[in-house]
Amino acid sequence: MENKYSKKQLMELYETMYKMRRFEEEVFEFYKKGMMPGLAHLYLGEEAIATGVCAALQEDDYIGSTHRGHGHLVARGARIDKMMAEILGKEDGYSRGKGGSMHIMAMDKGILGANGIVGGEIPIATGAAYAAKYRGTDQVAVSFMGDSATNEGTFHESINMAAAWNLPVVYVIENNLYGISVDIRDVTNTLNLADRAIGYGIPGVVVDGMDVFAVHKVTEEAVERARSGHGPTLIECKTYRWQGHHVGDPATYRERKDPNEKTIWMEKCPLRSFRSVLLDSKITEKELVKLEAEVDKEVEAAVQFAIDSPYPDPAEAYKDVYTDM
Ligand SMILES: Cc1ncc(C[n+]2csc(CCOP(=O)(O)OP(=O)(O)O)c2C)c(N)n1
Ligand SMILES: [Mg+2]
Repeated sequence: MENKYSKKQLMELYETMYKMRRFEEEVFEFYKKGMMPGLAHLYLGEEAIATGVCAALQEDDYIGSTHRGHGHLVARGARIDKMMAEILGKEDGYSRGKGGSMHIMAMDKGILGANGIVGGEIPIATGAAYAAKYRGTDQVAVSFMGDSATNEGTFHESINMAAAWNLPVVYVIENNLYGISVDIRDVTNTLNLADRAIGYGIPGVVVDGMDVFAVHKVTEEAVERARSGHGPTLIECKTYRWQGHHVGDPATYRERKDPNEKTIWMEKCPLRSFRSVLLDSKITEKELVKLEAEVDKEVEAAVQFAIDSPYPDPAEAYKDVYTDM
């Protein structure tokens, strides 16, 4: 891992990455204890991507997120207590408990929403980029997506338009090899999904999604390109999800091609490798333990906040569901 960051930047990156790890562990606990209505798609193992990407953005930029969105939202600075409350369907949640894990949005952080529709966020983020260009601001939009979303029509239609109109948008594919139980290699005949960029006349970059520095570096370049009016970039981050598709999926379909697949990827744990880079640089074990303890406390407080929050009043079932235009 290449390292040219200040101590402050390194600590911030680690804090973000560690927070999303701890957040997801607690969400998994909620599920196992039967406290969570519905399911959630955990970001465990993929933390370096959202951390590296969002660190390259400025305050007023936008992100479009996915069904596996918790990590994106944490990296963007969303309030984790309100996220937790939403996941438990509570009134203090970001969507007042009506949306759950896949429908958390926070416009004050430029978060255009997690999204239960695979590929649904791609035109939304593209639209935000179009709006920024139309208004003449210097904002950039990032569209996160999974590997399977690249086989949706929205992927083609959005990127084609963004390329033709030079929109300030960065497309980030989180290629974790699977769409539910489907191995991307069985349904797509290109080794690298970023190769599809050629068809749109934009740059396509493949990056190690387990290396936060590498992700940050390619995103910085793509954001600079977008912000300076040179249009979109397609970034493919190679990664792996530790758990099944969602919290209730035992993922028995994995490792058909390679019985060691999960072990090999878990050895590349982005948090562990980043931690050892930090210890090799300007940061001590004591400082990291202190930071981890602070984040643990914040996550525990978020859990308690969610538990203490009331359920929404059934009389409000139709409130905030539609907007009058
Ligand atoms: C339009 C649409 N088709 C199908 C689904 C069902 N579905 C939910 S998640 C998922 C797989 C998504 O895989 P990928 O895009 O690789 O993201 P990952 O879950 O691996 O992060 C599918 C098919 C859906 N939600 N929306
Ligand atoms: Mg996938």
